[in-house]
Amino acid sequence: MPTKTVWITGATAGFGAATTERFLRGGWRVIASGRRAERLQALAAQHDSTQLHTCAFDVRDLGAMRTAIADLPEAFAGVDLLVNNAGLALGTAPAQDADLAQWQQMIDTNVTALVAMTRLLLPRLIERRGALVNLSSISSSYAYRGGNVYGGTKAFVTQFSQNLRTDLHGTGVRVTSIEPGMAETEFTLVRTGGDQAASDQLYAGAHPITASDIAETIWWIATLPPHLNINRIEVMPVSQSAAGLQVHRD
Ligand code: NDP
Ligand code: 8X3
Repeated sequence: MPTKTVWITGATAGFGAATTERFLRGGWRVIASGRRAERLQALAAQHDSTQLHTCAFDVRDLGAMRTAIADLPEAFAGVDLLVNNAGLALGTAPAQDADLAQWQQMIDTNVTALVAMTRLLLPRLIERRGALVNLSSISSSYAYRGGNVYGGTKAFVTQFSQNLRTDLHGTGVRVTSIEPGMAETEFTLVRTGGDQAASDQLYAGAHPITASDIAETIWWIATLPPHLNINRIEVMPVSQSAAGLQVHRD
C-alpha cells in the first residue's frame, strides 16, 4: 500500500499530468485535480482507486475547493505534499493594450486560488510534517514584454513561498518555489487562445524544458531526506538566457 499522499492541482495537462504519472509510478497515493473532468476520468480508469483519487473543480471556486477537500476518501485525507501547479498565462499584449478580464483571471487562478489551497491544506501538511511545491516561473524575476501581470502573479508565488518557510519554522514542513523557463506544454496554446501554430513556432528548434523534466525535479525535491529544503529552483533550457535592458531614443 502507498504510504504517502500528494495532491497535484492542474493534473489534466503539462507539468501536472507528468507529475501525476511520476508519483503514481513512485508508489504514492495521488489526488489529481483540474477542471477537465473527462481527462481526469480517463486517468482514473487507468489506475486503482486505492492509489488515485480525482476531483474536478475550478480552483477559483472556493466552495468547490472546500467540498473537494471535505470529500476526500479517508485514505487520501492526510496530505503529505501539495503541488500548487494549476495556473496560466493569458495574452502577450503590453500592459497598455491588455485585457483586464484576462489579468483578473490570472490573479484569481495563480494567486488567490493558490493561497486558498495552501491555507486550507496547511493543517494537514503540518500534521504530517509534509511539503509544498509551488509553481512559479522565471517571469517572477525576469521582465519581458507582455509578462506584466503573469510575471507579477509568479513573483507573488515566489515571495509567498519564502514567507511560508518563515511562518512554518519549526513545523518540519518544507516549501519550495520552482521557477521554470520555456517549457513545452499546453501553456502557449492557452496563452494565445488556442493558436497551435504560434505554440509550435515558439518551441521550434529551442529544445524547451519538457513536462517530464519538471516532474522529475518535483520528484527529486519530494524524495530528498527530510532535513533538506530546496528554497527556490530556477531552471531554463540551455537555449534560453536573459536578454538585458532596452533603451528607447527619440
Ligand atoms: P498547461 O496549460 O499544460 O497546464 C495547466 C494546468 O492548470 C491544466 O491542468 C489546467 O487544467 C490547470 N488549470 C488552469 N486553470 C485552472 C483552474 N481555474 N482550475 C483548475 N485547474 C486549472 O500548463 P503548464 O503545465 O505549463 O503549467 C503549469 C504551471 O507551471 C502553471 O502554474 C504555469 O504558470 C507554470 N509554468 C509554466 C511554464 C511553461 O513555460 N510551460 C514555465 C514556468 C511556469 P484544466 O484546464 O483542466 O482546469
Ligand atoms: C512561463 C515561462 O518565460 O513564458 O512561466 O514566462 S515564460
